[in-house]
Amino acid sequence: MNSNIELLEQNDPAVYAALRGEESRQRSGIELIPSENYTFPEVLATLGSVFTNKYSEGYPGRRYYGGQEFTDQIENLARDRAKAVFRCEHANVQPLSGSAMNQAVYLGLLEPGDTIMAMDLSHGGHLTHGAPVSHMGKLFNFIRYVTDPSDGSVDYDQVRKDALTHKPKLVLCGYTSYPRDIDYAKFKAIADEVGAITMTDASHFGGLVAGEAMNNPFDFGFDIVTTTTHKSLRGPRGGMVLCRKPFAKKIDKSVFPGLQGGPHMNAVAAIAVTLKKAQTEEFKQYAQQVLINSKTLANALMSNQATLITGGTDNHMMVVDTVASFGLDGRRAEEVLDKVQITTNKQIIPDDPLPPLRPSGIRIGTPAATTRGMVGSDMEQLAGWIIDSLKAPEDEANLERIRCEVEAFCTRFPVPGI
Ligand code: DSN
Repeated sequence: MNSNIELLEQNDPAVYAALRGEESRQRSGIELIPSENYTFPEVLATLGSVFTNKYSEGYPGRRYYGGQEFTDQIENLARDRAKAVFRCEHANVQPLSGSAMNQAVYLGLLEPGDTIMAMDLSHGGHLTHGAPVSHMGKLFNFIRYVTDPSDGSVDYDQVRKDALTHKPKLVLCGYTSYPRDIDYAKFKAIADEVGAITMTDASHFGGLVAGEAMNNPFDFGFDIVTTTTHKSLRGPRGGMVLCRKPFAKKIDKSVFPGLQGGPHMNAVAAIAVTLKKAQTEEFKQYAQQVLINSKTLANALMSNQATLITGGTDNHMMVVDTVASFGLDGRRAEEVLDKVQITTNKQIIPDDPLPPLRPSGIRIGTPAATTRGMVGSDMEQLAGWIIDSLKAPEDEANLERIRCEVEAFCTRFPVPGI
């Protein structure tokens, strides 16, 4: 009998060709977008499994469809493993992805119009942290804190002042483009002063918390932690809401039936697989190496004329001010690096005078490169290619030389599952 992939090749050559093209792109270039990763081969197998065929509205033991023997097993496994990995009292593994998981928290615990404090998008927050263009930004009263212009880090004194003035019901920390760790004790103290619920959106660094390389907000008494599962955690595309027991019922009701219908059980099964991996010593070493690689890459870039927002990194990512460093806007820098098969993404920087599609910087992160087995010396090599490319963006011969070197380098680092 033909394998599934052979059937695809025979019956849909256009999709098959794109799939093979993407495989080759992922193999022959260096992935530095901080929110991307290469998932485990077992996750790829589970995602393409028969669990994709099944409707499972409800929760284990209380479903609205029959035939749930095995879906119940995998959802229970995913929930139990999530609780063990993140040391929390309750886990909902059904959110379809990051936006849904954050929306489920706001809508489940608050009323429309309530005040939430979260980080401003242009200073590193996420769209769902109340950006005015998002539905959440319209539905709730977001007070958006910004970073301290002197060093680009969170200004906790200002956060406290704003909290005392606006009395938020929920204080949210977490980011999508911020290269520093979070002082959870300070956020918790501020929230306690005004009686607010504490929430961390750990989407970017969920895997680093799971691998015990970064602090766990629950150790500081936080109420809610959300995380996507496909970034540093290396799982399928999905989201989880983790919380203390008193919030469990409201969170579950908010995810289903409040916000979503049938969960994607193939993704839930793949989350279970990921969370077993996350409990291994190998994963802990991976999480540590992500941070080592990030610091090494940041230091190598900074010692070669790159200006980094906040002057470095404590986590898996760095934000390069490409205008200050190389006289190139972020879009141009992204395009130049694309030419040498190094993938980054253009990024607004705090108080960016340029627009989002042509901002002043790029974002770089190490989770995917670390998954391929790259270490500190490889980061120094990488920094050299980035600097050489961005210093001479018009020198096509030089860019082609670098591209060839990058492609040859990549053959030493297999991509899991491809
Ligand atoms: N798009 C994600 C990121 O790149 O950070 C956040 O949702």
